[in-house]
Amino acid sequence: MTPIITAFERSPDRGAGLARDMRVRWALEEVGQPYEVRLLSFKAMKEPAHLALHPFGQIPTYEEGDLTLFESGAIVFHIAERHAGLLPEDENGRARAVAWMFAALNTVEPPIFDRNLAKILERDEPWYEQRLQALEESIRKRLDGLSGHLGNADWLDGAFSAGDLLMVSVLLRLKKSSDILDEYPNLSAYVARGEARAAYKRAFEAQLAVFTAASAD
Ligand code: GTB
Repeated sequence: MTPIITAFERSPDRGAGLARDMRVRWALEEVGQPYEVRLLSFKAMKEPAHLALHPFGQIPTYEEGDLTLFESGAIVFHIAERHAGLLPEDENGRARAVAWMFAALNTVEPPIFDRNLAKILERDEPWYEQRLQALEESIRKRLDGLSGHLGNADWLDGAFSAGDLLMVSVLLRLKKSSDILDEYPNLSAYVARGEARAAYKRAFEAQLAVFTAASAD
């Protein structure tokens, strides 16, 4: 059964690939699973039909037969569990890859997300510069740990896994909004390795095509 995911009809990132459907598309491309996309306006995301799939009225969602999922991390995990290629065969390796998935979403993404949000919502506050500095310190603390762990390796724990897919996705958000990643040459190279993967490129082009088509209307 072909899964159906949801994505922005017109992404506010103008096709930069930063919305969270991108990581789901990437995972599906990595495992060679064809998929369909239902595009949603901001209005449609808050209507009952979509709220029945996603309690917070967001994208992405994932529908496959009688299974409906929300949360990009849970969707990527589901794809990785059901198909070969995104989680190691051995139990301990799998557990470590899952730990990296959580690290990407729970430990590395929050300060990056907060910084992006502060830049949009708090720019006019008198304490904005201090807040930005504090958030950038938190980001560097996470990148110090990540960079130290990665060292000269290609991926976080042996072969490329769903942990790398989510970590690269999270770091791309930083790369596209600040120069902080440039301070960590091994992490910049890590992100570039992710972007160079054929599956990443297919996913990126697919989401960009949506924005391009919407802009032509
Ligand atoms: N924790 C959830 C997950 O991982 O799936 C978060 C889902 C989420 O934040 N979805 C966003 C959404 O639906 C889109 S991705 N927002 C609409 C709403 O809440 O009403 C977040 C996002 C949005 C825009 C950019 N951008 O413009 O760069 C990047 C990322």
